[in-house]
Amino acid sequence: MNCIFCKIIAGEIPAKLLVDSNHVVAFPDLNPVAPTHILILPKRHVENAAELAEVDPDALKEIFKVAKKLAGELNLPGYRTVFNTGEAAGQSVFHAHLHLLGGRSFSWPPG
Ligand code: DGP
Repeated sequence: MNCIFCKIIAGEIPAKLLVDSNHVVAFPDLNPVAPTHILILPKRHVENAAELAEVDPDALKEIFKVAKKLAGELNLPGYRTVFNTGEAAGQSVFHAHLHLLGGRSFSWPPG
């Protein structure tokens, strides 16, 4: 399968792993849009968050626990978590991943 994130998980593409548990990894986004921009994702290849919720809800839960833990370690006073689903919503890598964003203020509605 030609999936960039599967290649990172397999160690074929380098990334600084901040978390590497049995089911979840986290690493900084290559193109950060905030001072803190970390991707948190399941090792298992699924296309998006809804699919992950169906096939492995425990991994989805762990992803949000990791987000909270990293935000705490980084002393973020607040943070934004985003799962883009589908090209129309800005998804470019079709391996489910949570964006953890922090270190600046965020506007609403998002762009
Ligand atoms: P999305 O557009 O929601 O599918 O987010 C995909 C993110 O993945 C995007 O912000 C850039 C990031 N990204 C793409 N390729 C790589 C890579 O090889 N390494 C890292 N660290 N991030 C990547």
